Amino acid sequence: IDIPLNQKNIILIGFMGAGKTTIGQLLAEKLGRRFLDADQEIERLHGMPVTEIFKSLGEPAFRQMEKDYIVELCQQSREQVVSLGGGSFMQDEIRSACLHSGIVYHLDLTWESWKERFAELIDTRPILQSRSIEEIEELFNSRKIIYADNHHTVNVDTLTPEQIADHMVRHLR
Ligand code: SKM
Repeated sequence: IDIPLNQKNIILIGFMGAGKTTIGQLLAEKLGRRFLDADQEIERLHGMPVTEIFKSLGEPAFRQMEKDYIVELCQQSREQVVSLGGGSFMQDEIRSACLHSGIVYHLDLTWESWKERFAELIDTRPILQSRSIEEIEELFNSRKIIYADNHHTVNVDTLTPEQIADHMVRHLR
């Protein structure tokens, strides 16, 4: 059965550092909805930071946790704002669960503005620690194609998180 639009989850996707958590929190406040950050929820459920999960259990274990958590969330929850981990949309099951239960927004930024955010991200993002800058750019470009496919895209290069959340509220109404 199709879920009515006003009951759907609002799901934010995009590369690490696009502002999914900050913008998601603001958007949830403005809409009076509950906010969930998938990475934070996985950390809470498993009692370990994401960096530690990558280090001691490995990336495949993290991807499994991510899939289990997000697919179940999509089946059980309504009317929430959810920001997803940057790599989660690469998994088919996550993508289809989200597209079914939610309205998906891709927070998009250019490689140039992303590079300016790099220093703030490196310590908490294991995906960046094992790659050269050229490899990260390649990952950035290849993921962008998947993020952009069939979703609403919001450019976050120049606007503040507040302005972006306001823009999304207007788009949703
Ligand atoms: O989910 C975390 C984790 O560090 C992996 C990741 C990624 O693959 O882009 C992004 C983060 O949100």
